[in-house]
Amino acid sequence: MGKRTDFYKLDQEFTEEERRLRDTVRSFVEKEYLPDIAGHFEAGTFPLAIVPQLGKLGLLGLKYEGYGCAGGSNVDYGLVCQELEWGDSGLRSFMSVQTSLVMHPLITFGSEEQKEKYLPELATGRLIGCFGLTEPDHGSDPSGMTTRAVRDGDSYVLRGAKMWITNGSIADLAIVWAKLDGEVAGFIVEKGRPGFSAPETKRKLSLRASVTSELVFDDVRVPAAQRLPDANGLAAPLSCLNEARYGIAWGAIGAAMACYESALDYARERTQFGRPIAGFQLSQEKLVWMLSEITKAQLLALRLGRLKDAGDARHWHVSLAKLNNVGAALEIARLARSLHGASGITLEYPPLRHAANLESVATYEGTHEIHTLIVGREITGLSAFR
Ligand code: TGC
Ligand code: FAD
Repeated sequence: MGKRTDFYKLDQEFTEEERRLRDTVRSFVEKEYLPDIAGHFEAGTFPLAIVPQLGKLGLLGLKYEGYGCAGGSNVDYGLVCQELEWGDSGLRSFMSVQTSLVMHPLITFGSEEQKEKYLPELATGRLIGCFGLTEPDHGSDPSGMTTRAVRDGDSYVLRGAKMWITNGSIADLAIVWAKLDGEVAGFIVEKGRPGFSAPETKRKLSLRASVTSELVFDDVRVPAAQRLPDANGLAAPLSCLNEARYGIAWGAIGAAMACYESALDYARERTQFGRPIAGFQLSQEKLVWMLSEITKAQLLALRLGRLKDAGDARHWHVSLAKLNNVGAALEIARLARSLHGASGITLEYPPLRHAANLESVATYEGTHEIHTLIVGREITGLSAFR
């Protein structure tokens, strides 16, 4: 198993159990996922065969208790995100959507029957879920959503469309957010319902090893029992985003570490002007900047994780970590690519694949600008949104 970047000996801050979990996921990603990722990225495919393995390792719904979930902590979940994204953002995306955006709303807003029906199957990976909030005309501002639900006897009828939905075409069920009498409500829509389709979004240059889709609801009738009974208002889907954004703050560190580690190895080996390029002052400046950003991001994520486990993390704390760590990872990926020279533009090395992915990671779950404004609103007391 490869050694990872840990300049400030943060290993000492993790419990033995946390380290064991991290190392298990680390070796799984190296052995079972990494050998095929370049091929999947090139082909634009998600390796579906990995899903039951994620389930077997207890990584789907890891941080929840009961219903077949492993009952881990937020720090455990963060470490898993870091290790999966060291492989590729597409792998972390799959797991975080399933865990934070599908299982989390079921746990938090679902009825007992809904939990018993879906959670154990989602935990093993026998069922795959997706989360539909974004619409073609409403991304950063989901409050404007136009997807509608109308009550009709024992059913709700859904009309509208969602866009850019991770796992959409491979999902057995979608958690769909729609306005019901003017207020946001959540629905579980199973695959195969008449009027429901999920065409895959093609020609992506980013997150190519992840499925992204549209969700189309053409008067889709869902039984009333498929509404999430405790989800009332926009705060419900936004609270799910906190969970996924938290994981992204850790995941981005994994991507950054993969880029830095590859750049360091390459720069030590590659010679120009008769000496290793790592010996040039300008290369060292790049490497040291990357290391210092990774170290700060690691400290930020760990502190946030401990705050979250203590119940003290607020959504603006999560925003700061998401925007900082993803922003740093993106810059690190680009610098790492530059250290690889022309070789860096191929799939033989990870930086450009990660850089391309991180463009999506910086956009989804709230863009860099939106998180800046969330923190800005908290510290000034003034909203820049409206
Ligand atoms: P605002 O007035 O701020 O809030 C409405 C209500 O929600 C509450 N709230 C939150 N609650 C929990 N967690 C949060 N993060 C919350 N943010 C706000 C708020 O207190 C209020 O509650 P109440 O009870 O008073 O009604 O709403 P706003 O319309 O002004 O919007 C604020 C804004 C811009 C921050 C929000 O709309 C936002 O976060 N926009 C970004 C949208 C976004 O992140 N979309 C992500 C879609 S999912 C996705 O990208 C998955 S990618 C997955 C993958 O592949 O990994
Ligand atoms: P817009 O909101 O149109 O923003 C365009 C630009 O304007 C951005 O730079 C933005 O920062 C800027 N901007 C907007 N408002 C402001 C402001 N007030 N001040 C300053 N700048 C502003 N969504 C889901 O619901 N589920 C998913 O599973 C999902 N998966 C995704 C997977 C991928 C690969 C991608 C790329 C996206 C995914 N999304 C998903 C959608 C994602 O959440 C949205 O793309 C994101 O919220 C931004 O919305 P938008 O793309 O419509 O951009």
